[in-house]
Amino acid sequence: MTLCPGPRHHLTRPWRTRAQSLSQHSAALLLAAALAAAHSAALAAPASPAGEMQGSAQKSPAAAKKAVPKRNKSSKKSGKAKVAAVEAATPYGQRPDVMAFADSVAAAQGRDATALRQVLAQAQRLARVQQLIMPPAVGTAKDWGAYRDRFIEPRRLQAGLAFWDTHQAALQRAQERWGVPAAVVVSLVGIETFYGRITGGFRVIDALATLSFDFPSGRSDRSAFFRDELTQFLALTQREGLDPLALKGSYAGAMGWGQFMPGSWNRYALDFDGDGHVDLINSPVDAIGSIAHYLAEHGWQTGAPTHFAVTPPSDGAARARLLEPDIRPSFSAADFAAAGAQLSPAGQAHAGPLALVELQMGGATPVYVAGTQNFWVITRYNWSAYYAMAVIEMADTLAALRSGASATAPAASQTTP
Ligand SMILES: [Ca+2]
Repeated sequence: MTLCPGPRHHLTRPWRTRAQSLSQHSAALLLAAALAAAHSAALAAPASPAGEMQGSAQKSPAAAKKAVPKRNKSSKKSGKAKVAAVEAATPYGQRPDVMAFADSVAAAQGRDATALRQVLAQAQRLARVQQLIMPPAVGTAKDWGAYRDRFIEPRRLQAGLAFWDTHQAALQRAQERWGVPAAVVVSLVGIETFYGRITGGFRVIDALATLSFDFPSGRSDRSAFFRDELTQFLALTQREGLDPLALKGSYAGAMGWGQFMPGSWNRYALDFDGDGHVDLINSPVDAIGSIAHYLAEHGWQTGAPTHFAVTPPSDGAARARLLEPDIRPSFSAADFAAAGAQLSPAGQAHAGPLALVELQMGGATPVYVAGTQNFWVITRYNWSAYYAMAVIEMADTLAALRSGASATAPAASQTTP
């Protein structure tokens, strides 16, 4: 998770160009497919889920190659570029800037500088991490239908129902304490890591060092953010007695069942299974409590809907004004009406601010919803309307499936479209 309010580690999931309409994916069809899968005794786990979320699926390899210049094949590169290439190839243990960073972290955390120097000297610069942090290729069509289908599919739903069964008590406890529906937490864990199956294959120290000390050119520089995350990582591994050279995570350094960045781990994670350790890597119960706490701390409103159905203004200028603040709820229901947007009756009665959220459908007509505060809060986990909508739809689908199997299922994400 949580690179917010900046780019998330999988903010840039692939957008496929296959155009689909919502009507092709009615809830009934989805439920039928999911139930059919749930009844399949021979249903197998995906052969290689890891590649799905932290590998080439993040963006097109071509885009990544285009974004990161090849340093060794140009015969016309400048002297400055040559110097940069040499510097980049220097091991971190021989980089004065990296060793100075180790000294400053040691001083700030009251630790032995030599030991921290030795840790950072073992970090490796990873070209793959430099590629994955780059934005998707310009002109890549976003496709909500394809995005949704990637996550809300029978195998992930079945795993979600099993996760919900296994951790029902912890999920209920988190819901009661923080007001975040169990369905939303289950959905988040499923979308982030396929219930612990996809937690990242990069050594966190390598990922964070690369993005701290060799952040690629060609996009806005986030190296200061990652230096802070690296500092947080060194603090949390020290505090928890974890080996900083052993932990693995996403290409951005997100770890464990809920893919918490180190800074979010330090700020929001908690010991929810009572063993005395905050362990988001081995304890799904700690992850459940930490995710619910994270959402609550970012303003989750208990019992409030996530979004409403809306028909956007037909006038292009009016629509553009409503879209201008993007996913930040900025307009009242009356503002929507004045702009010519038609909210559902529940939306018209909503007291809080709303955002007009546009979900592109490849080349087809976009889909619109009116996002509430709770929609916004989900985007604090990943700065993406597509991500939030996938979390919400998966939560609703899981809740519907579960209520079909049990009359005592907790409430869903309380959407009121
Ligand atoms: Ca624990």
